[in-house]
Amino acid sequence: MLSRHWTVFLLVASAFLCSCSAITVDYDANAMIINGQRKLVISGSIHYPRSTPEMWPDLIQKSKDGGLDTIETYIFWNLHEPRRREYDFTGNLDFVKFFQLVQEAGLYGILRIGPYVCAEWNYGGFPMWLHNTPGLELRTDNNVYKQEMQIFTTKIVDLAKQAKLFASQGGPIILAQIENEYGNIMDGYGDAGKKYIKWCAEMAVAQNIGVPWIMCQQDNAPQPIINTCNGFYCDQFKPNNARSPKMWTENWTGWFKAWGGRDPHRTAEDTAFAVARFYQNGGVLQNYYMYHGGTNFGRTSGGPYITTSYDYDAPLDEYGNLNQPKYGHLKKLHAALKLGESLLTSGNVSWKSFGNGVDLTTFTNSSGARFCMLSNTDNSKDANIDLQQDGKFFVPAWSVSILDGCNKEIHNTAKLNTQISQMVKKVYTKEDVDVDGDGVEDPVEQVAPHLNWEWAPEPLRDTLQGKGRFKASVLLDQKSATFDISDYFWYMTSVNINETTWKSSNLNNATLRVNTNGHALYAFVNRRFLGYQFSKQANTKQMVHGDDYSFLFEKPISLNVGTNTISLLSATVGLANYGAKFDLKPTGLIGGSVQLVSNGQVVIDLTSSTWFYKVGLNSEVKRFHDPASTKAKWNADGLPTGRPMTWYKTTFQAPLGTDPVVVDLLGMGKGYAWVNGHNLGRFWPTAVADSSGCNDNCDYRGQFNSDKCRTNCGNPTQRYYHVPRSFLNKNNSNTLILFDEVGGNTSAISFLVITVGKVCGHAYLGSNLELSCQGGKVISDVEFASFGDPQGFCGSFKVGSFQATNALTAVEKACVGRQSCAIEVSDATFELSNDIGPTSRLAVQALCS
Ligand SMILES: *[C@@H]1O[C@H](CO)[C@@H](O)[C@H](O)[C@H]1NC(C)=O
Ligand SMILES: *[C@@H]1O[C@H](CO)[C@@H](O)[C@H](O)[C@H]1NC(C)=O
Ligand SMILES: *[C@@H]1O[C@H](CO)[C@@H](O)[C@H](O)[C@H]1NC(C)=O
Ligand SMILES: *[C@@H]1O[C@H](CO)[C@@H](O)[C@H](O)[C@H]1NC(C)=O
Ligand SMILES: *[C@@H]1O[C@H](CO)[C@@H](O)[C@H](O)[C@H]1NC(C)=O
Ligand SMILES: *[C@@H]1O[C@H](CO)[C@@H](O)[C@H](O)[C@H]1NC(C)=O
Ligand SMILES: CC(=O)N[C@H]1CO[C@H](CO)[C@@H](O)[C@@H]1O
Repeated sequence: MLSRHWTVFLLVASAFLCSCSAITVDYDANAMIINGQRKLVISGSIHYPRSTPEMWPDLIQKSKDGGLDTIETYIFWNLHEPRRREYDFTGNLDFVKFFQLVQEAGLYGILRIGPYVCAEWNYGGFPMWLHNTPGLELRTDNNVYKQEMQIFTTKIVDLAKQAKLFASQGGPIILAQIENEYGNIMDGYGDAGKKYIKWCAEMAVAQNIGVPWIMCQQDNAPQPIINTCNGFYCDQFKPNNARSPKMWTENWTGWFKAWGGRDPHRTAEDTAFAVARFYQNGGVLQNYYMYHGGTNFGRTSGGPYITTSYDYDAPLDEYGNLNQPKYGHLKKLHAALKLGESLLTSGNVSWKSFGNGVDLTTFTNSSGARFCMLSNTDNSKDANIDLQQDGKFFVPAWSVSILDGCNKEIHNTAKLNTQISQMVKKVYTKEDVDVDGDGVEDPVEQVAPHLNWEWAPEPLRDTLQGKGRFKASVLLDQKSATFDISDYFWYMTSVNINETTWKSSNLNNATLRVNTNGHALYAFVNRRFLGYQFSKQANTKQMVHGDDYSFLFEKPISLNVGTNTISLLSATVGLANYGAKFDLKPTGLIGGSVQLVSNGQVVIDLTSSTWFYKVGLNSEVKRFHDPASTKAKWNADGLPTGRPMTWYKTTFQAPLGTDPVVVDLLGMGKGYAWVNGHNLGRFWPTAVADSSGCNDNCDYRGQFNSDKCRTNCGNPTQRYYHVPRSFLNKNNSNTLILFDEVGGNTSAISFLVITVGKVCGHAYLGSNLELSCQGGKVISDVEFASFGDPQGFCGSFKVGSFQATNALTAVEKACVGRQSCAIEVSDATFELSNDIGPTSRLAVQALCS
């Protein structure tokens, strides 16, 4: 009796101590059970350092509006602990604030600590000091590593606990992840790998966070850790424990992009198909990787050769705009799935096959309520399925229909009933004015304002003289020697050539031959620039994880009798982030060779000469990128074009309005860009995508792979660079500073806003078509509207074989002059007394301005 009183007392007391109430997170094979409620979870990845804190609320709200109930992020160790035991959780590294915003929006969170993250992120998120710690081996049964991993994991968990972020404390986080896709590469570590993953599980569970832990791609995940699936499709995946819910932690909404590569796309229809199939096959939680990809600012991109843009063709584009139709189509799918949530999680499922890849899945509960998913996995044959008293259904190839009550189609993954936006980039520095006096502002044709440039040469005096900070008689590993604080590392040596050698070896006609592991090499001989070269992956094939980036540099060299100085500047373009022991991949000249060659013969081998070394560029120490720095001597005259190792500076007015801003760097070579001291990332518009292998009107049907729907053939892989609004000052004094390694031409550089230009819509009978502009613009003109069987694509719609007569008037009436509008696609809207065809649909093309 007494003890019961005590229990009651303690419960009351703890309720006073904690303003938040604990949320219980449990699961069975058919549902996540959150506070006793059976749930299907729809989640999306947003990596906090790939945007700015100013963007977070909007990204999270758009995710919620898009029908997500959970946001997932990795944690990025290399940014949080750049030097051992020196932590940074400020600015866009404030993951606690990120999760607090997630909670304020009423969403759940998934915390993927890793701390290895892959993610096309520099070195998979490992800080380089870790690699340089004596006796340490990454991601295996190594005590030095395990200790560091435990300290960092505990640090993150403690910060989350202090902020009461775990659901068990009333916070948003319902799941946490330890390690990442280790199962894919575990064999490379032998028995030590197996021991390590067991230790990871025990270490994680001992953190006592009150919510389940997961591991992805880990068939042997030790209980109670839930193993989960990553891929383009996960419908056939089975967890390794019958009690575990089926979870899909990375549903790739698109793919990443590499310098020299084409733009990847994944259609809205195929993405929706994969999601619907997953839930049809008993899926409980799926996460879009990415929902917002964002930007690899500064030196954060990995690969090597991952671009600064990490757009990923995600439902929210790099800048946070809605990527339509993908965003809107998935939003409708989510609403349809949520309508069936209680039945989809009830565990009472039956399957019926109609042959030819058509299956009906019926979910029921004990009171006999029903919910159905009717799928057609054939990649070319459409199907007409007769469900007797439940009706007849047309199921296009490679699609899933969701049938509420098993007799009413509320969604089909191949039928787009949503807006398609064509984004435009335009100059926006003057307010539009109402020219014709009709009360609506008319867009004024705007030309990019002229930019006045200053320039400064990179200070090279010491390094061209071969002066370094330390020396060794071997070629060092670049990442180890630099601690990866810079992309740049100087290898310098000198060679004495006497009259005898000069003549006997024909050194007046020699070449310098360098074997390097990459990624870029700039060579100077006797203070003169000799040339440069990049790893071959740029400008050729799409980058593949694990590729070899080594290359041979060989150029004619002009030597003298006497002392010759050779200065080699090696530059990295993001470090490897994937594969067994990716962390040990050599970078720079280590293991390579440097030779003087004449008539095909190696005359002098400099590989084991005394090499002098210097980390980084002088301009980095002198902070040339910082507008407040006084160390750079900027020249207003003689602006050079095509000059290597050159700095450029200009001031500009921020584009007006609220639409996202980009800087067009066409004409520039390769380097870095800063706005008001913020590093926008690497630019490289001279890396051009393959000229073949593109497909602008990609067929959504059939198995997707990352190469299937490429676009942008023959164009610069990345020409536009995101300048988040929060980097800009409202006044006229914004500073753009560029460093170009290879030489560029600044004359075409301009700042643009990205907004919805053409807005198209496509919707079937019985649905609602919503159209909206952005940034305060309105629908100014309806260029096309047809209700019938319109043909073609957004930008080139054509009237089909039949159409209602008044579609254009109806759409104009509903939309012109409005920022957004909605049209009910029904016979009534088009004043028809009976159906003009069961597959009738409305196509609209309009302009926002
Ligand atoms: C499963 O569904 C059938 C058919 O609706 C129903 O008779 C049965 O009671 C259900 N079983 C459970 C456990 O809900
Ligand atoms: C079965 O599902 C229907 C519709 O979702 C619901 O109204 C009913 O309460 C459910 N019955 C049980 C026993 O859960
Ligand atoms: C010239 O240099 C070569 C190679 O370094 C050396 O073997 C040779 O002895 C030198 N000759 C004279 C005359 O110094
Ligand atoms: C210079 O070297 C090139 C390439 O090794 C060779 O083809 C050429 O004949 C050489 N010229 C002289 C004058 O030796
Ligand atoms: C412009 O605005 C920024 C930030 O508000 C401020 O630091 C700067 O001094 C301003 N410059 C001028 C010329 O007003
Ligand atoms: C620089 O680019 C502009 C076009 O933007 C072109 O007109 C000009 O000729 C270029 N200058 C040089 C030196 O190539
Ligand atoms: C196996 C694999 O490549 N996994 C990767 C899947 O894609 C995302 C990035 O696109 C990575 O973070 C995963 O690790």
